[in-house]
Amino acid sequence: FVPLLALEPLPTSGRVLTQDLERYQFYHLGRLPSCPPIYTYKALAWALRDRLMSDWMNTYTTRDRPGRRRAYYLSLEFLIGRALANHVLNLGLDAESREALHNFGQTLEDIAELEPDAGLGNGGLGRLAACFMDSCATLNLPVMGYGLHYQYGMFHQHIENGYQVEDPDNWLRDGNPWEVERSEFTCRVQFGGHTEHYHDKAGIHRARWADTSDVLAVPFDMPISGYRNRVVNTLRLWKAAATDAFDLDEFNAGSYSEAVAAKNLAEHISMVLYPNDASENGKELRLRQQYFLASASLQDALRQWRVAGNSDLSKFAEHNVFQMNDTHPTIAVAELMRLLLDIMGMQWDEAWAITSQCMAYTNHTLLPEALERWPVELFERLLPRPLEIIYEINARFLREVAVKWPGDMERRRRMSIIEEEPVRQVRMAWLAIVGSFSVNGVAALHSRLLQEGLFRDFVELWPDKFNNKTNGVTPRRWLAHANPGLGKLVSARIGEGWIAELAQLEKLKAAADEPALQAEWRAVKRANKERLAALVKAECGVDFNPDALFDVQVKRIHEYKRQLLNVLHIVHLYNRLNHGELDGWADRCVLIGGKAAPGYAMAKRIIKLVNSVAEVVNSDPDINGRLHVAFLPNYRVSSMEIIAPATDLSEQISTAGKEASGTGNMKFMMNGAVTIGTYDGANIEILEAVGAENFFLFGLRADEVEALRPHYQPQAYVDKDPALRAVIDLLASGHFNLCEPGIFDDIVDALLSPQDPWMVLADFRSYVDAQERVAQAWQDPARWARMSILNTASSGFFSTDRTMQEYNADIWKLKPFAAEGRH
Ligand code: DL6
Repeated sequence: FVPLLALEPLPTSGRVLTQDLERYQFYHLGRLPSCPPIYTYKALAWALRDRLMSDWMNTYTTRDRPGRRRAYYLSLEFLIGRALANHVLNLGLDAESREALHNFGQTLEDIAELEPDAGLGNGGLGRLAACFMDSCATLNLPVMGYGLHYQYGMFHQHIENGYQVEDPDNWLRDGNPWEVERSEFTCRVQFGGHTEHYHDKAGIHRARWADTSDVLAVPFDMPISGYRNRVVNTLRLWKAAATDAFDLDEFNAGSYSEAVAAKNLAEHISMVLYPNDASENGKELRLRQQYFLASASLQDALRQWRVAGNSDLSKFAEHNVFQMNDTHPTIAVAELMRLLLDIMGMQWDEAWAITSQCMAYTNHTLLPEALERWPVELFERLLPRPLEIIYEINARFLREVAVKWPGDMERRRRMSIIEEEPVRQVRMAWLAIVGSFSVNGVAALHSRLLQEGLFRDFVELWPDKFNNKTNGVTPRRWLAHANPGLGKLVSARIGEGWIAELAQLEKLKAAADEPALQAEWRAVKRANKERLAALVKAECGVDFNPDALFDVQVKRIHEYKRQLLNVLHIVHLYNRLNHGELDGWADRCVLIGGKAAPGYAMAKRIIKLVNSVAEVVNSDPDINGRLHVAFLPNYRVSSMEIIAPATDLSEQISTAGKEASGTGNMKFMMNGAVTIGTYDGANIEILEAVGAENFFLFGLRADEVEALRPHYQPQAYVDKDPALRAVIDLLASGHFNLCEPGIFDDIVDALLSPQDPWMVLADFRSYVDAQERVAQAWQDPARWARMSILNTASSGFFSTDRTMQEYNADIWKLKPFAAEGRH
C-alpha cells in the first residue's frame, strides 16, 4: 500500500503569482523586465505547473493502490496544441494569471500565443487522443497516456508560389516548461540480435533474445489537468537515448566517431513524427518507433503495477487495460506476451489469457492503404523474438479457425495474421483483433462498415468483441477556451454546467427563436469573424468581409476528403459571377487549409490548385468582392481555435464511406457552424442530433457509392450538366495556371477517370444544389441564427466526456477517483 501523500496545493492569488513570475523570470532564468516575453511565458508556465504539482502527485499516489484498475492509452500521436490557456481554465486561474501578467506589462492572450503547438500528431487521430486525455482527467478516470517524445513534431507548412513547402518543427527549441523528466523510470528496449531456445530446470521450453542492440527509453511526463476537479493525469512520452555500453565499447576501442554515430542511430527513434495520416509509412524507423513505444510502455505498466503493491500476475488483466490507438502500437500484443513468457517466466496459455484480456483496439480507417502491414523480412531482422511469438499466436488462432470452419482454406488464408502473397507480411490489424477483447470503430457507420466488410470473418468468429464508440471533442478546449464570447453568452443563459456536462446545452433550444438571443449570438459570431479575418489578412493577404458567409474546409489534404469538390464549387461560383448570374447569391469567403503528406503528390497539387484559383478569383475586378478565397498556411490546433468559432458553414464533404468519423465536424457544430456534408462518418450522427432542417445534406450514400463504382462514368455527368462542363473546361483551359501550363492536367484527368475512387463528379450537382440552399438560408438572418443556435445546442453528444464514459462503461470498467472519495 502506498500511503497517500496528500500534498497541499500552493497558495494562489494574483499577488503570489506575480511573486512567482518574478522569482522564475529574474532569479531562475536571469532575465530583466525588458527581456523577450517568451521568458514571461516560461515563468508563468512554471508557476502554473507548480499549482498542478500537488494534485498531480496526489492523483498518482491515489491511483497506485493494490488492486486498483487503470487504463493506458497507447498512441504514436498526441496532438496536444498549446497547454497554457487550457491549464489556466482548468485551474480556474484566469483572473489571477491576468493580474500577474499585467504587472509584467503583458496580456494572457499575447503570452499564450508564444507557446509553440505541441504538434505530436498528424490530424484527427492524434487530436482525438489529446481530447480523450482531457476528458479522462475531467471525469476522474485513472487513465495514463503513453506516447513518443518527438523532437520534431508535425512539419510547418509554408506556401511558395502556391506550393506547399515543409519546414521542420523544432518545438522543443526553447525547452518545454510543462514536462518533467523521470529518468528513474528509464527502460531498455531490445532490437536485432537472435533468439535462443532452451529448457529450464523444470524442463519447460523457453526462449531468450540475445545479442541485441538496446536503446534506452527515457520518460518525460506531461500533466493532464481535469476541469476544476484537482485531478491531474499523466501523459508519459518516451525519448530514445543510447545506452552507456554503446558509447563505452566503441570509445574504448578508440572509435569515437563510431560511438557517436551509434548514439545518433539510437536517438533517431524519437527524432521525428512521421507526417503521413492515411497511408502506411512502411519504413524501418517507423517500426522501430512502434516497438519502442509498445515495449517501454508495457515494461513501465508492469513496473507500476508491482510498485502499487501487486504481485499475483494472474490478476494483471483485472487491474490493467491497454487501449491501442489504431494499428500503430499493436505490436504491444506480441510484446506483452514476450514480457510475460520470457521475462516473467509464465507459460503460454496463462500469458495469452492475460494478454487477450487486457488489450483493446480502436480502428480509425477503412482505407486499405492505411492498414499497416510489415514485411516479415523486416521483422526477422529487427524483432526476431516478437516475430516468433506472432507466428505462435497465428498458429494457435488458425487452429481455432480450422475447428470452426473445417476445410475452408480460403478463409484461413484471409484470416491469417501472416499474408503470404505477394511478399510475406504481418497484418497488424489482424494481430490487434486476435489479441484484443474489444475492437471498436469511431462512428456508427464506420463501425457497421467495418463489421460488414473488412472485419466480417472475425465478427463471425467473435461477434461480441466488436462495438462502436463515436468520437467526440473536448468542450473545454473547443468551446470554453476557443470561443470565450460564446461561452460567456451560453453561461449567462444556462449557467456554467455545460463545461463539464455538455448535454446541458440542450437548454438553449427553447430560446433558439428569441430575437434577443439571436442578436447576441450574431454579435459574438461577428467578433469571431473579425478575429479570423485579421488572421487571414495577415497570413494570406486576402480581405475577408465579416458580413459575408464564412465557408470553411480545414483538415488534412486528401483526395477522399474532396477538397477538389470544394474547388469545383468555387470555380462554379466564379463562372456565375462572370456571367452575372446573381439570383439567390450570397457573398462568400471560402477558407481552405490543411497539410499534405510530403510524399503525396496529388494532395500537394490540390494545394497549388486552391492557391491558383484563389489568386485569380481574388484579383478579378469583376468579382467585386462577392467571393474571396484563401488557403491558410500551416493549419494546426491553435489555428482551429480561431477558425471554428468564426465559421458559418462547415464543409464535411468526403466520399460517403471513407471518413471514419471526423472530429472537425464536431468542433464546428459546437461553435454554431451549420454543416454541409455527405452521409458519412459522424456527419450522420450530427444530422440526427440537429435535425435535417439544420444541416445541408447532399451526395451519394455509402452503399450507393459502392453500387455505382463499377459503372462510374464521370464524363456522363459533364455531358448532362452545363455548369459542370463549364467548370471542367475552365480548369482544363489553363485559366488558373497561365504561367505554368499543364500543371493541373493530372487533376482534370483524375476527375474524368472512371477509376476515380472518390467519385467527385458524381456528387457535383447535388453539392451545388445544397450550396444554393445554403445561400438561400443565409439570406434570412433569423433562420440562420436559429440553425446556428440549434447546432450548438444539439452538440452535447459530441463531447469526449460522453465518448470516454462509453469506453469506460463498455471496455475499461474503471472506478473514477471520486468513487474512493479522494477529492
Ligand atoms: O478517429 C479519429 C479520426 C477520424 O475522425 C477520421 O475520420 C479518421 O480519418 C482518422 N484516422 C486516421 C487513421 N488513418 N487514416 N486515415 O487518422 O481518425
